[in-house]
Amino acid sequence: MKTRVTKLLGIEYPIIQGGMAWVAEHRLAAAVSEAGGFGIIGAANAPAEWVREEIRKAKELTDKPFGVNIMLLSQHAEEIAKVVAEEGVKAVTTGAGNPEKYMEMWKNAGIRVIPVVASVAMAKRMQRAGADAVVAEGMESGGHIGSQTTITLVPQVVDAVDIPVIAAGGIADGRGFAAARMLGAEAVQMGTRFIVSEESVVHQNYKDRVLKAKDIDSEVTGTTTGHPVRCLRNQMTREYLKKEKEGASFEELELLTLGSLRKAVVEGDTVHGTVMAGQSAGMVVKQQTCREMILEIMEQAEELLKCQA
Ligand code: TUI
Repeated sequence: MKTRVTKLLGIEYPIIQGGMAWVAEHRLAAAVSEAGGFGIIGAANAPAEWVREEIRKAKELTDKPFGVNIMLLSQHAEEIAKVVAEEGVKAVTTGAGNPEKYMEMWKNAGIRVIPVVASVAMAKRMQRAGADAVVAEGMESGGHIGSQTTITLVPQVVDAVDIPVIAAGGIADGRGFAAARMLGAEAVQMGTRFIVSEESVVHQNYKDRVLKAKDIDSEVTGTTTGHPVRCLRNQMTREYLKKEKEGASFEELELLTLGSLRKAVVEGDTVHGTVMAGQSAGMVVKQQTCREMILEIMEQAEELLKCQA
């Protein structure tokens, strides 16, 4: 299936792996790229030198194109922006902010720029600034989210810009992929499904929590702080939401989540840690290799899209 996105990124299948904090490291990114998708190293809050090393390690594992996601709220974002230009990757995606000030540097380095957006206004602004494509991310996604759903956001962004649109949020199988194509997206970005892949280095407890999640197990914390974060319900979210309801300060709430994602991903503490995952967790039921996931999704989607003709 060829689209403007497969051409832009030099990939076989229009499936991009989300740049998930602590999860999207070089082994996962390389596995997705080796399988014909587009793997991404998630810089999240990590220091710039960690990102440099991850890029180098990924290059040892694959000759295929891959990218880096820069979380713009990170104190290291500026330095990472430079590291990415120095090391050279096929594309940069950005999250949680406006990457305009770095775009010229990346474009001069021959890097494709794909901001993640959660609104039409931001998508238009990114196109004007020279973005090569945008990821339109609905609030079904895990982690930091906007307020619109994928099914309403994607077609509105598609209508508003000429550059290719990649759909994200709630997509985890061939049905979601086909639906995204029907909405006008030219690729999908998935996070939650790749968390449980064989190649993902996430603690098995975290994978099991995602695999066992039901449709109603998703919560959004931080709606009062301006940083809404979607994760799976546990003791941590119950405590957070209780404090939030009681009017706790931003600082108190931040303190509660400090290091909590690492606790879940690395230590496997899915009770007290933050288990970020999208609403699609309820339909993620199998641990497979990234290749198996991508081939299964493409096969299912192609069958469904053929029926529409
Ligand atoms: O960035 C994400 N997902 C994330 S980031 C993250 S780590 C984190 N750490 C501390 C606080 C919050 C999160 C976990 N998950 N997705 C991409 C995304 N970007 N979703 C929404 C947006 C977004 C929001 C506002 C993009 C642009 C934007 O523009 C604001 C502006 O500057 O006008």
